[in-house]
Amino acid sequence: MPVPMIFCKLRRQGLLAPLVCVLPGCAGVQSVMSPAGPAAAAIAKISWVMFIGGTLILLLVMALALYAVLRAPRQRARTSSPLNSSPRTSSHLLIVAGGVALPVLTLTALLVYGFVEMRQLRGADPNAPIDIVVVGNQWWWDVHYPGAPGLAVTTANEIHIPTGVPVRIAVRTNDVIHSFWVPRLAGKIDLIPGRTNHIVLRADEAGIFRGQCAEFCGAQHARMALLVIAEPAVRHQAWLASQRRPAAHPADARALRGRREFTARGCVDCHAVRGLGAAPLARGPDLTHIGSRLQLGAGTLANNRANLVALIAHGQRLKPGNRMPAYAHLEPDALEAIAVYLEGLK
Ligand code: HEC
Ligand SMILES: [Cu+2]
Repeated sequence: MPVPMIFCKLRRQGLLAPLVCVLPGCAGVQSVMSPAGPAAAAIAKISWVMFIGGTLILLLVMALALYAVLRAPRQRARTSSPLNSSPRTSSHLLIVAGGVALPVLTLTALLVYGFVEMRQLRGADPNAPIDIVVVGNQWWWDVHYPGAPGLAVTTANEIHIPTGVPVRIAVRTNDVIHSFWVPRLAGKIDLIPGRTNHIVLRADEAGIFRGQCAEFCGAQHARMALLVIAEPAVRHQAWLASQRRPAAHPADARALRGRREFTARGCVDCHAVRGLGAAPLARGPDLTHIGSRLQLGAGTLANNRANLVALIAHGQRLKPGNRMPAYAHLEPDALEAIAVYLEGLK
């Protein structure tokens, strides 16, 4: 079989998946192989050192095994003869050197190396001021920027950070254990009921980095993603300023109707829209600036009018079991009006 055909066959069977990671194809938005911050870089480096070290040892063992199998049969017979003592001494030596000394030395070296590198990954000093609080919910991320009244910001499923500086994040959960993981920026940190954990994110370059809940937390665990958007400080400040403003006023009659429906249909029972004057009873994402976000439903859909309608009417089909009831019974023009209103909340 010609080589390209073998390649294609392997590819069809998905057998090349491990190889793909060695190729530039793995430079995705959520790849540990393309770190964009110091903590993720340390993790990638440790992984490579361990991988290369393990490969070298594997090759050594394979070479020794081949040598044992392939060397002249006469020599082999002599080694296993109980009458001949000298090869036994050398096999003892091999066991002590290769079976005890070598593993102890290499594993100790790798362990010490791992500890040294991992100093990069230490969480934030719990006493240092916190820049962002992330609260896990089944199955979305509540994101708070603490501050005095008027300066605090709440958003969801999207974290904006300035580039080039460490950003301290405190993580908590409202229900079960989740795990906050943005592979290109840092390691994982668990969100544990009754506890506050800390992690530092630092992005050395501007960009959009995808994150994902990394601890199985129920049916929609896979649809519990988030985006970290790293921007130069000036743009980040501008974003913060825009998020501090209360919700925009509806721009036209349709958006105005949307706002009426939004309150009348009980959306405000779960969703805060600052400036609307209602205090939600249950917990849902803050929608004050929903129009400015890139995605809906924690990474389930891109944010646009059609998807807003789909998510409101058929959320249970798109993300079965999520904590928002489906509103398939709403009249199409009411749905559309709500979507227009939410889209305008930039
Ligand atoms: C019982 C509480 C509840 C009610 C009532 C409710 N929602 Fe939700 N909503 C949620 C929860 C919880 C989520 C997050 C679901 C998820 O992603 O897992 C959500 C998500 C959303 C989102 C996506 C937000 C984001 O950041 O991705 C939109 C938009 C939305 N709801 C609009 C509405 C509208 C419009 C209504 C009224 C017609 C409504 N919701 C009524 C609880 C509620
Ligand atoms: Cu989760």
